[in-house]
Amino acid sequence: MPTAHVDTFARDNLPPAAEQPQFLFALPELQFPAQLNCASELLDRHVADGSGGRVCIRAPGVTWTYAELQEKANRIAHVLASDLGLVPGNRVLLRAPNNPMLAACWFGVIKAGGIAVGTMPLLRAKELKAIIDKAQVSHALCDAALADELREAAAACPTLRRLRHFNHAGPDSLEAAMQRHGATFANVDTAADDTCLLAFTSGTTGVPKATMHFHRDIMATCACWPPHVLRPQPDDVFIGSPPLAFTFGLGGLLLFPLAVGASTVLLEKAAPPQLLDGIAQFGATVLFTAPTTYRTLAARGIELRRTRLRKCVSAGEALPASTRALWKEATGIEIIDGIGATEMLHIFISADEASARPGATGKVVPGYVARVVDDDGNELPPGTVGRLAVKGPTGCRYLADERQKSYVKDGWNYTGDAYLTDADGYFHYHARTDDMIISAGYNIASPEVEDALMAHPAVAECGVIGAADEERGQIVKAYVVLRPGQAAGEAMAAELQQFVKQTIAPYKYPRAIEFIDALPRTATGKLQRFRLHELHREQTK
Ligand code: 3UK
Repeated sequence: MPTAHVDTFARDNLPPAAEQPQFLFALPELQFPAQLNCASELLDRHVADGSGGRVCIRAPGVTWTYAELQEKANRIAHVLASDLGLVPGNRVLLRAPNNPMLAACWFGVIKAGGIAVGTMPLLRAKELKAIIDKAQVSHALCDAALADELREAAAACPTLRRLRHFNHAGPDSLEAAMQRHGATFANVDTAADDTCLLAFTSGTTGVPKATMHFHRDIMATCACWPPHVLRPQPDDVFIGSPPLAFTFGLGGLLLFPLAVGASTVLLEKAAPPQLLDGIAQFGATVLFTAPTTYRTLAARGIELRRTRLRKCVSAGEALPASTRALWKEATGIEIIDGIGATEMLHIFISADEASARPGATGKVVPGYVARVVDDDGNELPPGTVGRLAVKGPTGCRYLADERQKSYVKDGWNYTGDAYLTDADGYFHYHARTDDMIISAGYNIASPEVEDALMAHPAVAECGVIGAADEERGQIVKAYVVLRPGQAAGEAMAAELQQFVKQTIAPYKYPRAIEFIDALPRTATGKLQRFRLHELHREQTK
């Protein structure tokens, strides 16, 4: 397949063929042409079909039709290619809260043959720098409201040459540049297996990993779970909380609605109160959010029953049976649970409303196969907890990363989850097999929080674990050993929490801090996190 990439960085840094997962394309809807640009399929196709006048994106005070989104994306593609010297294959960092211009930028990058690199709005300069360095980012499109941390990072990043800001009115803004260009653009004729998206995930070590996704993967993910499980209609109105930088949000709030010609509501702030208002105000019918939000919003069942909401998707962490029951009771709606992963792009095990089973995530999504295996990769009988292994049309490709070997073995993707199956083929979530903390839907790696804490002068050493929590699934709990002469206590705990919030994204701060005399370590000096878990269990008995 002829690549359109002039900059071959992505192709050069793919995992070696022997380390890649096996890809499955048996379904008729997974037959892709050699040349494919996913922006043509998801966006331009609707305008060509005569649906350009249909509403595509809504936000407070904004309504864009498909034709309007296409025009903005085309102008952005021109700015990138002409003004900013982008060549196909370059990486473009995108930074904004969920809003219409972010969506337009995403498509602008894809149309121009660039590779989109999303970043979580809460990330700070240190974290942005790691992403820019890893992805060798050359261009950035950034919401003016989030300019500061990126500007600080950019100063320390020699690869990042061109930066434009949007959602502001200055003469040097992206919008001003867009007006100097035409409203049509001939999409770069990318190969189906050209990378178009680098999705970062912090994984277990805190050293960010970049997962690589092709144009074909974007279309594959739209062809599997949505039509087989979600079954959205063109008149559906999507809404939700996950950032577009998180593939859960990218799929649920941009790719899937556009794939069926529906509309999407993008909210910059999507905490439960804003989500509730948005559902009512925009007549949203399909909601994407995490289990904690369902738990909180369940208290507003009376108001929710008066809205048009009909489908509710939960992912990011395990959905407790109690939350499913609470939501059903409050709203009458059965939640569609689904496990996805950044490596897999989106959901691969799920159940629709009619086949949902409390406590189970669901069955394997058509297009994928999944099994529960022992440490040697042998399939385990129903009822036995083991490692979840999956394969399908999408799969893990880490950009230049040794950890590829642990995620992919013998062609199977290992998500790091412990699962069991039941006699009917349902998959039941058990736990993470590693030390990733998942708190309120956010992935937090213990070592990253430890790093941040240890930068404080009062901290001698520390160990961080995920402690079970009713509301958030897990919370970040830190065990801290103070330097001699430092006083433990609430004042110190508060100071350390504040300190962490200043250096890394605030959601990663330790909500619980315990002071101890020494950390449990192995003879070789390795921190024994499992002992901290034991300690925590002792304390909370
Ligand atoms: C956990 C779940 C139980 C699980 C994601 C939907 O969460 C997403 O991607 P991440 O890379 O994390 C992946 C890990 O999160 N998980 C996700 N969903 C569930 N555990 N039940 C669930 N329903 O440990 C998994 O390995 O952040 C989710 C779509 C796209 C995504 N990227």
